[in-house]
Amino acid sequence: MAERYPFEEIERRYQARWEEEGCFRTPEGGDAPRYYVLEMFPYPSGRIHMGHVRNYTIGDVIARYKRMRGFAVLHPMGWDAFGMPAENAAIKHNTHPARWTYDNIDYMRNQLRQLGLSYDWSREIATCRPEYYRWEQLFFLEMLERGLVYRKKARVNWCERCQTVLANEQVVEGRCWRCDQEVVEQEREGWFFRITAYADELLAGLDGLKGWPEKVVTMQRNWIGRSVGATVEFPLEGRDASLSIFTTRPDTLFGVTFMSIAPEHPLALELSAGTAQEEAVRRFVERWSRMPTRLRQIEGGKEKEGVFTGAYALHPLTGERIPIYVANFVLMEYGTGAVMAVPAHDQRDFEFARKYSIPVKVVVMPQGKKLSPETMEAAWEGPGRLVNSGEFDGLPSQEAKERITARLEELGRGRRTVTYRLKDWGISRQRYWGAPIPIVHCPSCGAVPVPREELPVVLPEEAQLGPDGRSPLPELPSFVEVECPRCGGPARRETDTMDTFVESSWYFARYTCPHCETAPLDRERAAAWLPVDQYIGGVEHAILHLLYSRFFTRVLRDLGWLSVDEPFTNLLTQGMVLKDGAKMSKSKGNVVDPDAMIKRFGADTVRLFILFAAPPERDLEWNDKGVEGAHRFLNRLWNFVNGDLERLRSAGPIPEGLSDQLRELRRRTHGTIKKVTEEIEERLHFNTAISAIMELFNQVQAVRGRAEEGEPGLWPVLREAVENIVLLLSPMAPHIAEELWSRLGHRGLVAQAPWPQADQEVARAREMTVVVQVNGKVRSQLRLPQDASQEEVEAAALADSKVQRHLQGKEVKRVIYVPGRLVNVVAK
Ligand code: ANZ
Ligand code: ZN
Repeated sequence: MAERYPFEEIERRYQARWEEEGCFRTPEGGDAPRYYVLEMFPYPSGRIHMGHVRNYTIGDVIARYKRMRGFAVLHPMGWDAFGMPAENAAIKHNTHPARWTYDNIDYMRNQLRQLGLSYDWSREIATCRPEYYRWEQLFFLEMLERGLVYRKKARVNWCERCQTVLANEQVVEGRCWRCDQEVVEQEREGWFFRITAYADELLAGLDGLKGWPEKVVTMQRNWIGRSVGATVEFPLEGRDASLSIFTTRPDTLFGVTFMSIAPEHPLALELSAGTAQEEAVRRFVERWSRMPTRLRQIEGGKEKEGVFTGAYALHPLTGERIPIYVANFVLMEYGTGAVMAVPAHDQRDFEFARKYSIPVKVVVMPQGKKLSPETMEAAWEGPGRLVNSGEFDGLPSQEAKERITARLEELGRGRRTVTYRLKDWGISRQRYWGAPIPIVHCPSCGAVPVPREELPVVLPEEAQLGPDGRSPLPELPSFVEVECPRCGGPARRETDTMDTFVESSWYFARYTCPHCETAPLDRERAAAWLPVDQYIGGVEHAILHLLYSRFFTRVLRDLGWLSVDEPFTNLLTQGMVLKDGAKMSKSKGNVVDPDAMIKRFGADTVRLFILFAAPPERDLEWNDKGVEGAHRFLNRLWNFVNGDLERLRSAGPIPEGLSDQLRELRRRTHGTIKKVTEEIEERLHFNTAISAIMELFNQVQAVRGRAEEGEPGLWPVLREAVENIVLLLSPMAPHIAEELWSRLGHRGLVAQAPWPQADQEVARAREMTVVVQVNGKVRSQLRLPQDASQEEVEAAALADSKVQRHLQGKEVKRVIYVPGRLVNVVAK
């Protein structure tokens, strides 16, 4: 690289100055408006990657910009420090998870400093420290008291490779979210957070999240999956019992031609016992109930399969006999694990019925169509009017839903029911490197909460991990063997630790008062800063972390710690950083290492490139040429300022009577201030902001090249342009901006300078006068900006009131525009 301004020296110098002067300390107590900008904190995996660089650079530009706009900014950073990789690495490198984690934190902190990110490091949090997780243990106890935590035995998702349970949110298409291992199901006791108690509120709250991407809101809405319908009881023939089903379509009750139940449904084996179907049902149940639910959803979605149980249910209104099948697509976890099957109006049931030659009965007739069971090729799932439904015939489906549900309620054979797809959050992990769950198991008292005064239950950092990855806690007498807090008898400490997503569900609140030693949160501080104004992170957390945080915020509100409902007002989900069209990954060998780039080009170049290459929400393709381009731009700016430094520095005030080209340059300077401000403020589109700055700099260079040395006002106007370029660029390339600012003669730091204000008068484009004729007669005159486009001029002409008066009753045939002079409207 031929050109290379001294970035190492500059970057080091200003990182030290910012630190010394405490520039990014969070101001508390003043009357400046507050602004909280936060990037999702990283897992201390060892080194930062380009995805981090992008995420944090975006946040940093916002933080720096808001400071310059006069806000008191909170911009913290910390570490999501518990979790499995620490254990795996510790086993592999024969070290301890704590050692490994703290070393990584030190290394990565240093990497972040080299990027010049404006964090308030005095608020740094590492979630693996007892000072942090002790409060989570307190929350656990407070939630337990309110019934928001409970213990149950359940079929849970088990990852054999991670040797731990996973929450539903952590199973992606049947596989572990972390290691991609196929998940199996296991019966296990564990602790659950009652997130379903907040299902309705979490759903309703989505409507208010105007600053979130629509995509994320939709994903959460689907995940919560609220369905309104009815539970209906179908008496079982020959027994004193009934089969309970959940349906969202009670209007189709008369179209039921069979029932289907999940393979794990207790009635599956019971109903077939003693019938000719017994053996077939047993084999079917064995085959399908072994398959994990998630996988079955996929398989069952492909090919519907089932087997007749030999038993019948009776229709609750008509008494008709209805055969009961076991079917692979019915899930035990949803509704009641049993379905009333309506092949005419449900596609799954339709496919099943055709396969097993079960009758199809149409009960909802769509408008303008005539459905018949013989010719139908698919179910009609839409609305219509009821037919073949006795007294309900002729009702529109919506009304029929209510009327049929009401009738069932009268007869005691059904009731209105709301069902959620969302399940309670299983938080027990059979892992070592996590926050201990503050419970003691006593043979006589059961599960006893650890008394608050005994918190924290400290994770013993001296424990040695076994080679198989299993937690050493159950084998550690000093940890496990305790007295029961209630009866004093010998008891065992709970050895499960909490899901690491618990830590990330409230860290944003702790940043408002990270050193509070007497309570988890200082209510006043938290109330002053929350919600986070702008949150930035990857879309992979659309459900997981972002849903848990919304839940936890409400829990902490109800426990009296917080006063907000939602944690994040605005959410930006940044795109990925790609190389050769693919996400950077070690296995693909397409990783670009941030350290190497910073060494070669400097942090400012890396930041500038990342911001310039794509709008933040889009994927960004890494491009060496682009990086070099960004570097060249900074070099050109550097050389320009330094080349004329004395003249720029000593330039006086801008005089009256400037030449056209200097007036034009001033107009562009102020136009650029306006444009960059809008791009950042309204759209967070740093790429267009940067290209506006680059364009302005091109003009500066052009004017400098053209102008006579002694042209009046030349240096004052150039100085105005260059200083504003430095100010506007400073959130993106802060180090070089500081150095140029200082060389231009400023004492203070650019990080603390006010954001420039566009002078509207100067920014206004020069105007032109356009004459408007209607059929060749002059009717009006317009004053328009000189750079108005043809469309803009024509639109303005047609909208003019005098012109409109002359167009009344006529039709516009043609509009002719003579650029800069005249519009002629031809009308008849
Ligand atoms: C009869 C019916 C007729 C249905 C019709 C649909 C259309 P959502 O909207 O997702 O809540 N269902 C109920 N429990 C089930 C389970 N455990 N496994 C698989 N499917 C189940 O879906 C509710 C509908 O899914 C219910 O309404 C039921 O089928 C089915 F024309 O009942 B429906
Ligand atoms: Zn006891």
